[in-house]
Amino acid sequence: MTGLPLSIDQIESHNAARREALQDDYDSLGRQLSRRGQDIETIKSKVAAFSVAVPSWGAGRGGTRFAKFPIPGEPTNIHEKLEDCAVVQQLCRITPRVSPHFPWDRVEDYQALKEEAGALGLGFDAVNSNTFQDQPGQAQSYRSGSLTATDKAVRDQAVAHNIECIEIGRQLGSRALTVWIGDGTNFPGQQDLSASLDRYLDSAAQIYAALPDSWRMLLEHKMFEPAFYSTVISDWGSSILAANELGPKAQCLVDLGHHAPNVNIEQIVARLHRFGKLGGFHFNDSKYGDDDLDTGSINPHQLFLVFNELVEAERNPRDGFNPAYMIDQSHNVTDPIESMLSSAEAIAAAYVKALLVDREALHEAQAANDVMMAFQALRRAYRTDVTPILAMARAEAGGAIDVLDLYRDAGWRERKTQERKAVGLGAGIV
Ligand SMILES: [Mn+2]
Repeated sequence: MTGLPLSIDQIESHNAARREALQDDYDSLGRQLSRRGQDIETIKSKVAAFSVAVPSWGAGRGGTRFAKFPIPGEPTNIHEKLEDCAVVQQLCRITPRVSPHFPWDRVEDYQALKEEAGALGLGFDAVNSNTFQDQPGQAQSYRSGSLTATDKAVRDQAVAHNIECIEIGRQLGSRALTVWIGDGTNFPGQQDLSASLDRYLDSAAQIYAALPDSWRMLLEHKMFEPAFYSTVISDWGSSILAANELGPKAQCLVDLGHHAPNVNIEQIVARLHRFGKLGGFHFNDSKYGDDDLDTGSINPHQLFLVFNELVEAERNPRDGFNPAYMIDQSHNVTDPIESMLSSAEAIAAAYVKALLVDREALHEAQAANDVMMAFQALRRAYRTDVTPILAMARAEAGGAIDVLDLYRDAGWRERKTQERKAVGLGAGIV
């Protein structure tokens, strides 16, 4: 394809200079795994088939509630965001889909946008609606809630927006709608905690009724922020109850940062899977709250344990097990392309490590209540350096052996600094 952003020759020569060393590391790891009864080629083919979506807004510097510090050459519209997402995909080869957000990514012609993405080697994943902020010219304000607002006119507007997102998604080839609402309260007594959930269920049912048969509605919960006393869909309990009430096409989405501190997220994953309601993930990392830090940057072990549950789930699939994976993080201090590359690699590494767990040994130790050996089955896999598998899978798919090295050598951001208009200093996410 000629529409790709980076030069294929440059990737080839980058890889040529590193191939021999990689082969050496790969062969060595292959021998190590073979002594454990594992075939490196089988593992590599699994990671080659793995993918995770990137969010369109992830191409920009998000900022915090306090400030945003744009970098030169940052994208300012969906076309430039797609270009940057295409760079990520060209280098790492496991991020072939973009998850768009409306109204941020609104255009006149969605068929043309789909073709534009296709020429860049990209497709579209779940569509994200936005009723957590007001847009210019909007008739009703979301200041007192959206899908759960006490004013029916506000709820109707929020429902209509979600249905419009489904329609846009159909044109883009998407098959899922992710719904997150910031609705909740900051004061005890501000709202009736039961009635607001009733209103949510009523609004969500109207959206659900508009879903095409092959679509899913992914309900994203979040414990707090912007509401700090109560949030309507605050936890996985509220989420699964709502998903059950809505029907089989409604499933729960787990954003790794949207839980109470120290919650056992891998157990939540196992629970949701048990009841056929594990819809997808928003990958990021956190230290204190919903920090939206780069995936695997703070707690890579937790990410591994989540994937350990996913590999177990894959072996024991329940109805509808087909989780939608997406990176959802906010970049404040790094080049967003570099952060997405680093996160995609962290996610793939967690997956490969989970694949390396000796399931037989683990299950035998669990059955025999041999605590230490069960733990060691996980530990042995976790401490394996899987980078040669990831790099080999990437190189074979036309990506870069060292993604960050090549990205910097390619001078992409410098080139875009010349071509793109400067970003404004507006607060918050792009
Ligand atoms: Mn999220």
